[in-house]
Formats: sequence, structure tokens, C-alpha cells
Amino acid sequence: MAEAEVLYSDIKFKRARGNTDVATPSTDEATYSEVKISKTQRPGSKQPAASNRRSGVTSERVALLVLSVLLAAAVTALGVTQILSKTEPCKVEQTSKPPPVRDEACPRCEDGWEPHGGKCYFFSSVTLTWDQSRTECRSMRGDLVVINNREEQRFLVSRLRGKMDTHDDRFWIGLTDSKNESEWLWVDDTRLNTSLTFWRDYEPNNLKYDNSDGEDCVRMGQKKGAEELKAWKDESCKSPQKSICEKPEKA
Ligand SMILES: [Ca+2]
Ligand SMILES: [Ca+2]
Repeated sequence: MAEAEVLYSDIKFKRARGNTDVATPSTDEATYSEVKISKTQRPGSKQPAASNRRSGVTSERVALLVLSVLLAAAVTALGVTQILSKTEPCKVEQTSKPPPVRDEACPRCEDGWEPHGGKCYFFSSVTLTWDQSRTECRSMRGDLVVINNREEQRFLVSRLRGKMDTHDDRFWIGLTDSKNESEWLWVDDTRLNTSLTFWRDYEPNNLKYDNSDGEDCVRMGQKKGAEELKAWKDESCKSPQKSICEKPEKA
């Protein structure tokens, strides 16, 4: 239905009185008639000169226009908010209780990190000393990997087979005896569990051929597969090697 506009106009009819001398409060008697004209406003058409009533109608239209603009702005803002919320599907409300169910579509680890058993692993192909490698892991809010069980060792041995370019292309792990010889400590300061070790045969041997300090850091990997998961070798900490970083999955 077309928008109709009602234009009000007051028309005053004047009637002269006869030649009477009767004193009356008013010499003129007026008849008022209200004429209502209904018309459809054509876009762009000029408006007649504004009367007080017209300006009142115009004010209402301006107010209506302002309200319309505000409503449109609110709807737009709501739409933008919904779009933004859709682009951040993995944002988890930290304060809600009980803890929200994890959205399985959301990655548990950052790009480049592989999830396994509640942890994220980063296999760095940059060859650095053990200390430099550890610094790199910590700069990514992780640390060199700590191997806590046989299953974790199995996972790492399996993954490294596809990442080693040669049989001696091994990766630093977070195990060292640099404080006291033969006292092996993980980077989280836990002592190596002697019932959970994966040394290759004849290792660790603390060789001093290449470095008089011996071998105080551990690297791992068996390209052809590790018998009983034995893949650890001690090595000079100053030798440049690739490395494995580890950190917990996202909360
Ligand atoms: Ca040593
Ligand atoms: Ca060795």
C-alpha cells in the first residue's frame, strides 16, 4: 500500500454582517471549515510552504528517520557481531561453569604442532645446539620433550621415521646429565626413571672423541625402526641437531 500523507489546511470563510447597529463583541462572524486533503507523496516532489502544522509533521518525520537509522545501525551491529562470533568458533568461555564441552572441530594444537595424548608436539627441522633448541621451544611457550611413558616413546619413534633424512638425522629431547655425569634429568627437573629408558645398545657412552666435555645431551630417532623402541643416544650438547618441542593442548 502506498504511503499516504494527510495534508491539513484551515480555510476561513468571512461573512459580512448587514447594516445593523447592534453592538456585538465581534463585528465578524467566522465560519471555520476544516478541509482534509489526502494525497500520495510522490518522491522528489516539492512541498508547499511550511506552515506551523507542516513543520510539526516534518519534525515527526525527522524523528522517525533518526529512529530508522538507529534501528538499522543496531541491526547491522548485531549482524557484524554474529559474523565475528562465527569466525571465532573455537573461543571458549573461560568463566562458564561447568566447563564447556570441547568443539571437536576446533584444533587442539597451534599450526605446525601435532596433537597426541593431551600434548602438542613440534618437530623442529632447524639444527641447533641443545641449549639453543631448548630456548626455541621455550620461546613458543613449550620445552624440549619429556617422555613419560612407553606409548609416548612409541609415538615419537613412529613420527621421526618419516622426518629423518638420514639414519643419523636425529632430534634433541629434554634429557641431560650436564649437571652431574650419569645423573640424567628431564627439563622439568624429574629424574630419569631407570625402568623407563630407551637407550640404544652401548649407549649412553659419554664419548669424548669430538668434545672433551663428553656427551651430556640426548637425541633420538631410528629411521629403520627401533627394536623395543630403543632410539636414544647421548651426544655432545654443542652438536647441532633437530629437536622435538612439547606443550600441553589448549585449555
Ligand atoms: Ca654424559
Ligand atoms: Ca653416545
